Amino acid sequence: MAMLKLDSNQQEQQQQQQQQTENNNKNNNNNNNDNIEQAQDDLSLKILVIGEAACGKTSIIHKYCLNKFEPKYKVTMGLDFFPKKITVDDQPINLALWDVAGQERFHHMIRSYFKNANGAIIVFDLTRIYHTLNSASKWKLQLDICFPDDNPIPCILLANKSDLFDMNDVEIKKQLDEFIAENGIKQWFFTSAKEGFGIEHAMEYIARVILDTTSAQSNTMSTASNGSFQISSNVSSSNVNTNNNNDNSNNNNTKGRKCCAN
Ligand SMILES: Nc1nc2c(ncn2[C@@H]2O[C@H](COP(=O)(O)OP(=O)(O)OP(=O)(O)O)[C@@H](O)[C@H]2O)c(=O)[nH]1
Ligand SMILES: [Mg+2]
Repeated sequence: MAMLKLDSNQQEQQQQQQQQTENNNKNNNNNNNDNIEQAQDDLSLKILVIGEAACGKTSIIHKYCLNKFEPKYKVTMGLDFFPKKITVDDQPINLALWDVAGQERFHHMIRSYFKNANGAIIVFDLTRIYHTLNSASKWKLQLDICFPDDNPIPCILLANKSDLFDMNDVEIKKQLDEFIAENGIKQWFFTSAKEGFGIEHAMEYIARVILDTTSAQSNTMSTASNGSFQISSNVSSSNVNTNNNNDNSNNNNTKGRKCCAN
C-alpha cells in the first residue's frame, strides 16, 4: 500500500481515532438501552477537501477551524486533518475536514484515504478559472470512481479567492451553474479564505445535505423511547471520530461510505 506522509503525531491520532471508533461500535452494540442518550449524541462526518494545488484548500480549513489566514503558500504534503464541532438544525456534528494535497506528486498516496468519506468539497481558484475548474472536474471523476453512481457522496464546489474577483460577474455564475449540473455537484459557493467569506455557509450546507441524504437512504429513522428520533447505524460505520478530547465513548457515528480503495 502507498505510504502517506504523516508525522508521528498524526499517525498516533489516526490510531487513536481507529481505536475510539471500534470502542464506539462496541458500545453501540452493547448498550441497546441507551437510545435516549444516543439520540442526543454527536454525529461524526468525514469531509474531503480536494482540488488543484494552491487553490486555497488549507487556507479555507485554517480560516474555518483556527480563524487564521497565512498569505504565504505552504504546500500540503500528502494529507492533513482538522476537527470542527458545529451544530446544524439542532444536531451537534463533529466535522473531520481532510485536507488533501493538490500537487500531483502526492496523488498516488491519497486515494485510499477517501474511503468512508461522507462528503467532499472541491475547491478551485477564481484567479485561475480555466485550469483549476478543469482540475475540479478531474477530482470529481476520482470521487465518482471511488463512490460509484449508486452510492455517490454529496459534493459541493468552492470558488475561492473571491476577494480578488468581481462576484457580480454574471458569466461566471452561469458557467458554474452549468458546471455543477454537468458534474453531479450539489451547489457552488463564492468563498474567500482571506476574508472568511462564504466558508461557514458552505460547510453548513454540505453537513445539512449529508444529514438529509443519509436519513433518506437509511430510511430507518427510528422512534426512540422518549419520542425523539435517532438515526440508525445500519450502514458500515468506521468513520473518523473528530473529537480530540478522548471522551468519545458514546458518540453515535453516522454512516461512512465505502470506496473502491477499500
Ligand atoms: N487573496 C487570497 N489568497 C488566498 C485565498 N486562499 C488562499 N490564498 C493563498 O493562496 C495560496 C495557496 O493557498 P493554500 O491554502 O496553501 O492552497 P492549497 O489548495 O492548500 O494548496 P496545496 O496544499 O498545494 O494543495 C497561499 O498563498 C494563500 O495565502 C483567498 O481566499 N484569497
Ligand atoms: Mg494545502
